[in-house]
Amino acid sequence: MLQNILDHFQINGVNEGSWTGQQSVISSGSLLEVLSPHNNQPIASIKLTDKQAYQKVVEEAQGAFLKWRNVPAPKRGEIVRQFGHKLREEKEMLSKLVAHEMGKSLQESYGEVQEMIDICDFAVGLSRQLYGLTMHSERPMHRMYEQWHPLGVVGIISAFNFPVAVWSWNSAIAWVCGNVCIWKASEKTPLTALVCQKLIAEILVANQLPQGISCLISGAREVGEWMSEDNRLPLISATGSVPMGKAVGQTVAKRFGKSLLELGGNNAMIITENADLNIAIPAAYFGAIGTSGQRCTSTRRLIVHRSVLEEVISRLVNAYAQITIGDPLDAKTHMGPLVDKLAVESYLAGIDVCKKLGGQMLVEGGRLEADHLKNGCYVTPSIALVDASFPNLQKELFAPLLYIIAYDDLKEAVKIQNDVPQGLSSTIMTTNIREAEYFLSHNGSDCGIANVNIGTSGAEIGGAFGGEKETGGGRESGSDAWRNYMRRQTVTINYSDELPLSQGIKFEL
Ligand code: UN1
Repeated sequence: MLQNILDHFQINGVNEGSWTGQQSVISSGSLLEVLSPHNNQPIASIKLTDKQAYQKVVEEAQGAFLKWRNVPAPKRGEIVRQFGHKLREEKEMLSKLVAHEMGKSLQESYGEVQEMIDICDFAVGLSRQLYGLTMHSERPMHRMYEQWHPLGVVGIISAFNFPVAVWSWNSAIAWVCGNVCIWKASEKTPLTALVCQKLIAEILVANQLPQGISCLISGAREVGEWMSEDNRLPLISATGSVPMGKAVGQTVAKRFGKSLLELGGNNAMIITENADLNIAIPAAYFGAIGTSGQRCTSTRRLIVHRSVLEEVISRLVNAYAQITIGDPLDAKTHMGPLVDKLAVESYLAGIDVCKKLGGQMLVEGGRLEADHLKNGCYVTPSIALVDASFPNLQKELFAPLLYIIAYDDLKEAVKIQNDVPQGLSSTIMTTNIREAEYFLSHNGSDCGIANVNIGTSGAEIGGAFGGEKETGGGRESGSDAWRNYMRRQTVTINYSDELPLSQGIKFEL
């Protein structure tokens, strides 16, 4: 199966780690072995980008920008349209590669590639809608307006859990805005990145456009640091952990660059006494075990009204007993493996700490021992009942451990929900309009995403995506997030034959 996918995309065993368009930049960097989370067998080796290759990539990108910014925005949209079309053609194979390399279920992998297609469609429309405002000048025969210009070379640092979609949110929008992109993919998922690079490069070639419009580099922390320190990259958009985001944000701020950060989540679902449990239970279930608990939007905390606590627990425990865990490429699988051995160790340690701190394990997960899966990074999920003061509620464990907390009063539930350092996604399950509106009011959720009667994960690309507090404050994807990829210029034009000064200042010669 894997060989079919690799042959289909013409990927061989060892690949250069730096690409500008179709051109692989020769790198003397060391080799990184990519293991499948399904069986820990090597899939391929990738050469890490060294400093010399990095410089070459940035220079290519800078050159490409000078040409690309002169292509009219709707024509840039046409290139993104072609890319979206290509993704439609390649959806099946690319999704399978995502499932194989990263470990998420095939259904969710299809969803991930669909997000790419959706953002391309969005960006195509946007390419004719990069609107600026006009203002009325206080001076006669003066005109004021604002316009938006591209930034230049945009650096994109993406995480393993959405190995392709998050790059596409950034790049599709950045491209229609007139920028070129350098992508540092996660070192855990370099193959899917390589395939995306090949697909966009084919389109650039077919349209005789400079290859540096899309560049790919590989590596770990060091490469991210080169990008963050690099004055030639006016914007760094980074998705990943809070410590990574802090390092990127501080380094970029030191040089007055812009950063767009999408970091950890610690997302809660409030289930009120008026919830429709036929909706709430499957939403909590998918939110907690989807992508094996490795979405930044995963549901980590269920805050449940005491009157329905018993029923929620019994239905959820029952649902957990029916989870199909296995090969992500099997279409019936609900939950694939964690991404790597390290993730398994961190999950097991998380369960241990939870028990030591007094968490009551309602479902105690651990390593999955099934014979045919024992070589992979497979685990079973957990549910723990804890108090609101439980210290680990403050931490994001990137794994399928769901905490349940009981509450008596909605204000208390919202307080529990907001009382964590992160602020990405949140949701309330209720059929009561007063409860829903309170949750959505300024007294309610403090997160970037607030839902009613749907889960915390699975945001649509049309909305701005991101969160507050330690989540980093950035907004990617839909709505007016495109403004992050452009610089605003305020223009005032005097078409009179006098020079009146603003604020009525008199200055006679
Ligand atoms: C992420 O986990 O980094 O809302 C992104 C969701 C997906 C994107 C998640 N559309 O769950």
